[in-house]
Amino acid sequence: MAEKKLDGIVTRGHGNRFMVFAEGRYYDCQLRKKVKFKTDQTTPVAVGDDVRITVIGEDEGAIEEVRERRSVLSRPAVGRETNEHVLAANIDSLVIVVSIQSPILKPGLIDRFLIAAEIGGLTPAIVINKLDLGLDKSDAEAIEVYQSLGYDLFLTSALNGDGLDEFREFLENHRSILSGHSGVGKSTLLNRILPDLNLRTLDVSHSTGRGQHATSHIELFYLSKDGFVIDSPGIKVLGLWQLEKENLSEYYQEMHPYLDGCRFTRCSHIHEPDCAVREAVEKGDISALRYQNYTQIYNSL
Ligand SMILES: Nc1nc2c(ncn2[C@@H]2O[C@H](COP(=O)(O)OP(=O)(O)OP(=O)(O)O)[C@@H](O)[C@H]2O)c(=O)[nH]1
Ligand SMILES: [Mg+2]
Ligand SMILES: [Zn+2]
Repeated sequence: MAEKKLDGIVTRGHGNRFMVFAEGRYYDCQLRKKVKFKTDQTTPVAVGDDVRITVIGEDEGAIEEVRERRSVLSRPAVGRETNEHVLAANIDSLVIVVSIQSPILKPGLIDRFLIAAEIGGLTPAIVINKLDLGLDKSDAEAIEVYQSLGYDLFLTSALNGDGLDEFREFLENHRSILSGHSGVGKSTLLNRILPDLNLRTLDVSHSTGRGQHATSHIELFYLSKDGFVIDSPGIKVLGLWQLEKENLSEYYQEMHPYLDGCRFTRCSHIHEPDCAVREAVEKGDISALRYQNYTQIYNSL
């Protein structure tokens, strides 16, 4: 009998085995040796990859081929910073989830994710969750900054349901990944949107104000025929793959009109005299919050 081959999509990876969804079924797949690693990658297969499999048993298969990726969300591999760790492939939207109050809103992380999205060819969107806890003035200001930059922004409460219909509608037509700090409510949001999921969630620690890493692996869930959403473990800092200090200002769209106005062509916009970017910050034409994030990220690179 001829071998049965199917096209599918990787929904989850655990060690050397990968769950692949193909023609309405899940197959637990091994990886054929011929599927090559790129030398600087930690794994040749990521969640979201389009793959060709051979069906081996009723629910088992083998990955024969990984199709070319349309987009990637990557970060430097832990412990081997020169290697690329692909978190997910072929997604359209990176949904940056943050919360207010618990954990508190950290706009610096939003910027890191916005940059990672642009590097990887993904459209970013921002979710501000836990609205039921009440916005303070600085939260409201941060929200205004990102709205004015034109990003898709959803204000939600997974607790009382605010904003969830709109967010669900957005997810249905996209291939998205939810990412952000632990404890912001990524899995709780998905449990509300897909009530059969029953994803594990954990309370934010009272003593540290941080999440407790309830989700331990990346997994993909279908919302419609073509729309899926990926839940991911909370991350502390997002390392930026393939970003040089000198290029950081390219990722700050509001700085673009000023870049030619600096006295030095290779101005870092941090300490040089006659810096048009810093003048724009002082005048309030560039938000102080964004500039602060810029300097923090610049100094970390
Ligand atoms: N008040 C309030 N609490 C929420 C809301 N959404 C989630 N939570 C709570 O926040 C805590 C953390 O939620 P999780 O869904 O586990 O957070 P997560 O982002 O998936 O965290 P990791 O999996 O660790 O990355 C849980 O106790 C949730 O009940 C919300 O909108 N309002
Ligand atoms: Mg989670
Ligand atoms: Zn400058």
